[in-house]
Amino acid sequence: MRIAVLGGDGFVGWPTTLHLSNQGHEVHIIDNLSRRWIDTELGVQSLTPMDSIQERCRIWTQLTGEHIQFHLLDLAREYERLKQWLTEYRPDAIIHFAEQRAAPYSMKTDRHKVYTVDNNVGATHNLLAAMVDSGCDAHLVHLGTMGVYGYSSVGAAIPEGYLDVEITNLEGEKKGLEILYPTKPGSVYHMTKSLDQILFQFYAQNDGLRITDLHQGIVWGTHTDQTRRHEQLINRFDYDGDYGTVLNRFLIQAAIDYPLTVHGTGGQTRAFIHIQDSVRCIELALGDAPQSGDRVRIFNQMTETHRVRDLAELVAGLTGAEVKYLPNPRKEAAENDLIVKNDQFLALGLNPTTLAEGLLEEVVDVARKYAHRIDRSRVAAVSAWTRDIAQRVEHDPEGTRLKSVS
Ligand code: USQ
Repeated sequence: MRIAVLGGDGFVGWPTTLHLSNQGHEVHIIDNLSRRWIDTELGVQSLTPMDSIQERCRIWTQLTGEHIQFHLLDLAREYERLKQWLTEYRPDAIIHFAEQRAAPYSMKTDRHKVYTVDNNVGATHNLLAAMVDSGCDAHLVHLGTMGVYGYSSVGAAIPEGYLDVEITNLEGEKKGLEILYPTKPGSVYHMTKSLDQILFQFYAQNDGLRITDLHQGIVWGTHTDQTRRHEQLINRFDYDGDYGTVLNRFLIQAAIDYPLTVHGTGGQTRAFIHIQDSVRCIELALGDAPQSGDRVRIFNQMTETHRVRDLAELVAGLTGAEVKYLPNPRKEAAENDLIVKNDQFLALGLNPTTLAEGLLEEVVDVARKYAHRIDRSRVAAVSAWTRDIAQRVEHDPEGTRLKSVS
């Protein structure tokens, strides 16, 4: 297949690109390199040293003989170029990762909120409109998020995207209806993924686009089979308070003797998936495309759920790290249960990787190897969800102490 990976320079995009190229697909990366610019804006860098995208592709060709083409293009701002690209290359499949993906970054200031909405919603809508206008019938696979569902505990399993409801009509008769599971995003970033769902629903129904939306959990780990093959193919690895995600952050913190930063009581339960499974799931989804006219196919791309404080205790037990319970800079439920259905994915043939000690230790080892690249003052998460919380958030030079939030 000819596959376009939009956002192929990112944390999940890059290993997915390598995985698909390794399987013999013709892979094209389309990326505006915005994630590298955001590193510059924030004054942080990936824990692992990353080469330029062109150099990464060159190393891959040298190693395997396979070519990955890189196209510098901003989906949200260069609509005509995007349409021209689709007309010229006519991909069989498009994988859409090209969105600003950090909740704390999206909540930093009003400017970051505006950027995240403009970029994410603009990119997705430009892509859909360009696909229709250029007659591109590629299978579109989008990286969505479990966070669209929200985390209120209702004591029922979260289905794969759709919910059967019953409404009473004016005649008093009960009528069945299938609806998208109601969204309850917890950040501006998660809100953009909720908006994406509506865009997909419309274009699948109106224009017959074939779309799969993967509601992914929190990715952990760093290496995949392909990124392990050469030092210069290494994946990016975020540790800072904006882009680092919870389990990877705990593992890195343990590696550098930094207290594990649990927000609030740590009673937040979240869905997780290892990076290796994430790329494998995308391959599985590609192999099972919907037909034109079908509803958007939605999968819950996660393999297990964990409570944040349990993860902290697990990492502390493994490494001897100290656990610190901090006031939460986010506005989120202090405690929640989470039961998620992922039967469709398992039926496609995923054999899940779970929190094996070996894989956790691998991350700690990577962090120890590159510990000299970590700026300890950037580890704390200080992006506050509301003005009230912001006023009470303060960090010390070590970056771990926040003023108490009542
Ligand atoms: N948390 C801590 N300590 C930390 C960092 C986070 O206790 O040092 C807590 C947060 O308060 C939150 C939970 O851990 O309750 C998860 O935070 P996170 O930063 O790991 O994950 P999140 O902001 O939800 O976003 C990440 C990715 C996003 C993806 C999402 C999947 O950045 O791209 O869509 O995970 S999900 O969470 O399932 O929606």
